[in-house]
Amino acid sequence: MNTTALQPDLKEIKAGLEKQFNTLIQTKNQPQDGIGNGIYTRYKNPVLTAAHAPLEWRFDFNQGTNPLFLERIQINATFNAGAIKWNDSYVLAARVEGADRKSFFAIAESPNGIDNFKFWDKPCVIPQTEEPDTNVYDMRLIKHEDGWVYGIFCTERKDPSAPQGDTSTAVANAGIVRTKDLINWERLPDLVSNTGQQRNVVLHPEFVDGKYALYTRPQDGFIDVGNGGGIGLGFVEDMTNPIVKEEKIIYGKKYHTIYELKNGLGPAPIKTDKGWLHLAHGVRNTAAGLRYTLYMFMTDLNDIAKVTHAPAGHFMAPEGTERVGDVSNVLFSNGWIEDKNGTVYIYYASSDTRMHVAVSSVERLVDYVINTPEDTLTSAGSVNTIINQVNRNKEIS
Ligand code: M1P
Repeated sequence: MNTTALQPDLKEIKAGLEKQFNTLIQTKNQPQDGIGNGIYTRYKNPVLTAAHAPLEWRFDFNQGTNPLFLERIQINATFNAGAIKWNDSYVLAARVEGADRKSFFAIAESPNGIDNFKFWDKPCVIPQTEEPDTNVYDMRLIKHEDGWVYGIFCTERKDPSAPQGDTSTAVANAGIVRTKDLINWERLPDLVSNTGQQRNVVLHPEFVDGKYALYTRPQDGFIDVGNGGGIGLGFVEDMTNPIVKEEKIIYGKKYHTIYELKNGLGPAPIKTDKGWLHLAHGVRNTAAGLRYTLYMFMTDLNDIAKVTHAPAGHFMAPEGTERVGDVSNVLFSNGWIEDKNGTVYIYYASSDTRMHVAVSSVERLVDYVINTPEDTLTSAGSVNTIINQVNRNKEIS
């Protein structure tokens, strides 16, 4: 008897699974109905979900070793993806999380940026340093002017100084890889900085005074940023010896804002003729737990430490089904792609569970960042901002 061939009913199950999978991958995505806010257009379907994970990752198709045809390796979520335009394709380096809670990176590719995202055959193999990573996540993909594509991600390890019995306290730091083909990754040493922990570290795409510029997010603890927090900026002479001697906070947390508790940069900034466009996330505490929303700001072309424009409030917040997931009430973005025609594909994850796309343009984002009123930091100030606009509208009616 040939034990490797599937019995008819199992063959049917496999064919059914493949059909279901192909339908999911090939479903066309549509913009959300109605007139939106003019700033961006959300698309209806998530672009990546756990169900997008290839069947070969999940099933052992050998009847001899899997006679009951059970799913052997479950995938829990696909989220927080870095993004890059690659040979005319739109590519995401997704954070894929298995049922075992371990995250890893896998490349998914789409011909149009809004649907048909398909994972490459195998997840990325990230070489280890002498101190192996326990968990890795949230890769930013940066095409640097030195010719390399860098992947900067969070590497997490158990805190060696945690008291006995504490099996959850961890240390987060920035892991660094670089590649020329998105297949072979060269591991560089982890970032060395003066702060206890780092997450949301991003490389600026250009040299600044001959140095690599890194946006950081220093923090005292693993979840709680303590006295740290804020988006920092530091410089490194050589990425193969990545030591940031000094970090300057360029965008700090502030009372009664959407980034009151902590914030962190998203993808690498986009260069425009008005300044560097930044997308970031801000976190505040609520009775329902932490709420993560996305916000934007702009920095000076000649001084990347100088914030020139900071629109009030969130740019994008969780809506509808985006609000619910493994970590609810979270939007997080670490990837966007600017096309040659100025279209911007904003890839964002909802509630640490799935990936979505919203489409905008450099023109719209620059207008949003420059012309949205700033936060006055008081209710009376917000009322005043609205009344000013009402009065201006009355003048034209
Ligand atoms: O769970 C929400 C997010 O929490 C962390 O982000 P931050 O360090 O800014 O709090 C990260 O673990 C991120 O992956 C996650 O989406």
